[in-house]
Amino acid sequence: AKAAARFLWEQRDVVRTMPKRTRSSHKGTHGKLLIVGGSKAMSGAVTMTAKAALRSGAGLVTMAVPETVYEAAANRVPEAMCRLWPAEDGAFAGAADWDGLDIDAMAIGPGMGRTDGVRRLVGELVRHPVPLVIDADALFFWDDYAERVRGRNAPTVITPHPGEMARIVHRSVREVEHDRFGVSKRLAMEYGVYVVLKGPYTIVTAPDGAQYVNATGNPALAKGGSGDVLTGIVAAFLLQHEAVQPAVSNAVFVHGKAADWLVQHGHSPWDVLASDVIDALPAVLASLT
Ligand code: B4P
Ligand code: MG
Repeated sequence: AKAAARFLWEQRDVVRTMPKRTRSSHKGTHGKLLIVGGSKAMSGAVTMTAKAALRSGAGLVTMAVPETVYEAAANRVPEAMCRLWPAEDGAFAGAADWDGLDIDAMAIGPGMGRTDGVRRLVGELVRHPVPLVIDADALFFWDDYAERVRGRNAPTVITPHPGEMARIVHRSVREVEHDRFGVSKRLAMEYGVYVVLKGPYTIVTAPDGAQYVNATGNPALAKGGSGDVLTGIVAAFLLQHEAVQPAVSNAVFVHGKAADWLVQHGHSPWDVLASDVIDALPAVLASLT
């Protein structure tokens, strides 16, 4: 059998592959991102994804949300645009509103809820041929749209934690955790997706089966919202990197490094909030240029 290609993705790899901003760049150069998420019970997720994306260099960010979170979302991230999407009973209805939308990448799932409307909407969104990050509640319906993902002709990145991965591959969390490399690799190769299996030592697997392990991060990240922040960084980096795997690995590295920076600068592993992780991005990104 062919030897497994596994690499540790280190700071020097990040420095080598981070895109440089040229003097002539403008917001169009850095890409237009659409984030689809939010529901009555979870209004913060989509705004954290948007903020993290903006802090990570996305040129233009639009949040597509149901009306129950519109006000809060628009007020919390004044730098992002906010767009009301078809909803019923406060959650997404099963239709996308592409009218006048011009986007370069999309992130779907944060705080979306798991209604039938969301199920139909997600099935429709994955048809759109732009680089796509699938996270959180959008992963809940994987079985419904997995075949469509296989046929996409733009990169797809999925970011499950072990609980979400277990559901996707129809195994227990224990089985996933005992074979993190194998489970990720089979899924990535079968569906042609980039798989980010989260947790300590997050593994990024490319569709060709190559695997990249991340060593940054600490238990300060084990708190609601930190996954939503990662999704924003991944999406922003997808817009700005030439190649997908370095974009994804760099995002995972930077996210973990921000948490490491916080505990080195007056925070404890207990107190860190997801929004603190966003606030630490400038220091981390500055150290990588
Ligand atoms: P969700 O509603 O999916 O929300 P969440 O995962 O808790 O929040 P978030 O999206 O911010 O965090 P995520 O893990 O995506 O989860 C609720 C339910 O899902 C739970 O009740 C539980 O049943 C299930 N669940 C969640 N995690 C599970 C797991 N690991 N195993 C089994 N079931 C699980 O992102 C967290 C980020 O922090 C990732 O980037 C991760 O790599 C990082 N991180 C977390 N702990 C870390 C550590 N110790 N060291 C380094 N990085 C760490
Ligand atoms: Mg999550």
